[in-house]
Amino acid sequence: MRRTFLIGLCILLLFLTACTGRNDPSAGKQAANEGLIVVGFSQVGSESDWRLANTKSMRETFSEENGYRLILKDAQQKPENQLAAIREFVAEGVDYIVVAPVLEAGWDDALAEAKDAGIPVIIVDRMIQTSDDSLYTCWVGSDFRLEGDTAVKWMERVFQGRTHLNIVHLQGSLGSSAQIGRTEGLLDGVARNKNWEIIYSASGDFNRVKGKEIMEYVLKQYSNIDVLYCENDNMAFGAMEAMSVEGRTFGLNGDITVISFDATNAGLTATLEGGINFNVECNPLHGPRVEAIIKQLIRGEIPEKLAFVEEESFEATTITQRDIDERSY
Ligand code: GYE
Repeated sequence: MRRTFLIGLCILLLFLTACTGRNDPSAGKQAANEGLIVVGFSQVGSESDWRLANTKSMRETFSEENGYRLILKDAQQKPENQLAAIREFVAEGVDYIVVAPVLEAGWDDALAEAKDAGIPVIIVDRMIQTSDDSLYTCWVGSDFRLEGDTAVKWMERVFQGRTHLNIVHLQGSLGSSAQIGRTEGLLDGVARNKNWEIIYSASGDFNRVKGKEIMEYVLKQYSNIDVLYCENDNMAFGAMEAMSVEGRTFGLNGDITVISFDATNAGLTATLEGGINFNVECNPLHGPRVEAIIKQLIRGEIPEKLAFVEEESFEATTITQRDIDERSY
């Protein structure tokens, strides 16, 4: 009798559990997330050391121990993958969407869907262009134009009095904020300094292999290069490899002055060794910055709409090993 009663009770409990689950679709989701805050992060790709450091920072911050479930989707530098990722995050009903945009353009429709679903969108690193600022909650990242201006100011100082300067310009992914700002800085410098000339310009998509390929081609075409203005460290590594193979001298004691951006660990090591003359920092440690924004939102506060990160620059003539050891990227 007692056994029959217990079996009956179990069946009833199972039935009730099944019903509750069915009536409240979020119950299953919440249970699956175990009270964790779900963050969907659409990352650009894995094209550079900067990017890897950025992904690491996000993963370390948005860990389960810290109370998060991070869904990271790698766009492999393709804008269409990124738009698909945003739509998947909306369908999955994540709590926050974080985007490091591949390109600035083309965001309005996907972000409107996130807005309609009531999911806050935090933009990180590169920026977007939109006619409607209400489509995103806020942005945190670097002032890429200032980075370009910093490099140009250094060139103006170092090449003062030079009658002519032949510049090779290795650009990042065309249409990305990092490329746009760093390129605008240089173009402005060229407009101001009538003796500066960009003799060749092409995009190496921020990666080492393309940087090397382009530089191999350029070295075959030009024997009179004074400056390589390279929009990130990894392309600079590729270009330096090409220059070494071609037997062209560069860096502190060479013919071609190398300017780079990011100042990653490997980039600063190349600066200390004299291969890169000037390196402008771009800080990738955005995980804690994005978390601070999410905490503000949870407290009902309004985060700053645009927040710029402070950055430094490094010269081969003055950098020390300590500068490198002090940083984690
Ligand atoms: O400079 C480059 C990376 O958007 C700041 O993207 C970032 C840039 C960075 O691939 O190395």
